[in-house]
Formats: sequence, structure tokens, C-alpha cells
Amino acid sequence: KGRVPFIAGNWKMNLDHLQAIAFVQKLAWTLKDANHDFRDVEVAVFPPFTDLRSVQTLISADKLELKFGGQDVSQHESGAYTGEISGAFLAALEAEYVIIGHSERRQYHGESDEIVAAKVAAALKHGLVPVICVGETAEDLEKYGPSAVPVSQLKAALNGAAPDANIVVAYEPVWAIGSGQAATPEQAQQVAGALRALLGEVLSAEAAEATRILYGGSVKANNIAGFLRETDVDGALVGGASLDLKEFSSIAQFR
Ligand code: G2H
Repeated sequence: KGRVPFIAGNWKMNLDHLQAIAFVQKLAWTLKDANHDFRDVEVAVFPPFTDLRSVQTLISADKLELKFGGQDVSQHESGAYTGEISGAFLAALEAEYVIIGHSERRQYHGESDEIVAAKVAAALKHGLVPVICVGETAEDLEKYGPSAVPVSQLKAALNGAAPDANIVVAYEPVWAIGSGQAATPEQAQQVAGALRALLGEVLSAEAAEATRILYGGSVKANNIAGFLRETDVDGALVGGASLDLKEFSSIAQFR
């Protein structure tokens, strides 16, 4: 495929900063013992904001090849936005990535397509790579079929993005998240293919070719390989299984 596979661990609201350091340290050791080549498969963790400074310090002190990012970012630059975290703050911490528009943000925090687009713009402005999450609910799937909702969400999220925008897309069917019921590789491929076609239309042929599209939703060590075999699936956004050291390192070692 010519795209480096990407395994991303979305910790959600789990692990405080002390637990985070212990986990990242053990993850680094485990992958080192397994001779993990980070040029072959990129691995990143997405801890809660309060952990990021500790994780950054550990990664830079030990020169680890693990990447990290935030789980969200404010669409605002700075100022009177109590509780928000700016793109500039994440960039100053040397975060490379930021998850934007996760279905839990859309569902529980009222994030509309417009807010997601503004956050994507904020991330790009600060040189962060947005991991843009899209996905349909069971109801959407029944009503509109498999690709319509994810495609329209991605189109909206990229409103105003440059043709060569450096992004990652995560397709996460809401019905598959945390349910133990993952999509099939064929289902993931069908939507990933439609998302890649859209990237060609709204960005550029080059961006469509270069952009990694991840699958997310109940990814485990025993189902990861099937997803990665699909033409347009380039990795996974892993939730629950990213908190289990053995499970997450096996996912990273899917080959
Ligand atoms: C989807 C996914 C990670 P899980 O939310 O973003 O979570 O793997 O627990 O389904």
C-alpha cells in the first residue's frame, strides 16, 4: 500500500499520570523485546490531558519512538474558554497527533460537524495531525446505508483544509464501539474505500493516496490482521484493548 500502518491507542478517561508513566514504560520495553520496528508500524498513545506532560517527558528522556497525542483540542486560539486546551499547548508539548470528533465527543458533548471542522483547522494551524473520527450509528446504517454518514462527516470536517493537508482518518462505526461487536473487515473496507474516494475529491489525488485510514471499534489482537489486509485500511484506533499491555502490544505486532 505504501502507507506506514498506524496503531493508535485511545485511552479515553483512563489512567492517571502515574499509571500512564508505568504503562508507557512497560509498553516501550515490551515492544523493544519484540524487536518492534517503528518504521514498519507506527504506534501512538492518546492519554488524558493531565498525563501528557509526564508521557512527553518519559518519551523524550528515554528517546522512545512511540508517538503521542491529545484526545481533543479546542477550536479557539486562547482566552476565556474555561476548561479548554489549545492547539498551541499541544504543539508546545511536542504532541504529534490529536483525535478530533470522536463519537463520544459528538454524542456526549454536542460536537457538530461545524465544531469538528473548526477543531481540524485549529489542529492543522498548529502543525498537529488531526485523527478525524467519523462513523454511523446503527440507526444511520439502517436509514442511509453504510457509507453515507461517514462520508458526509468527513466532507464537513475537511471544509477549508488545504489540498495537501496532513491528516489521519478513523472510521469508527458507533455500533461497534466498546460493544465487543467489531465490523467485519469487508464492512470496514467498503467505508474506507468510500472515504478515500472522497479525499481525492475534496483534497487531492496525492492526499487520497497518502492518507492513512484507520478502523476503530472493538479492535483486538485476534481481529486486527483481518482489517490490515484490506486495501484501504491502514491501521486501527484502539480503545478498550489499548489499556491492556499484552493485548495492545500484540495489536502493534500484528504482522
Ligand atoms: C472506539 C474505540 C477507540 P473500542 O471508540 O476509539 O474504542 O476499541 O473500545 O471499541
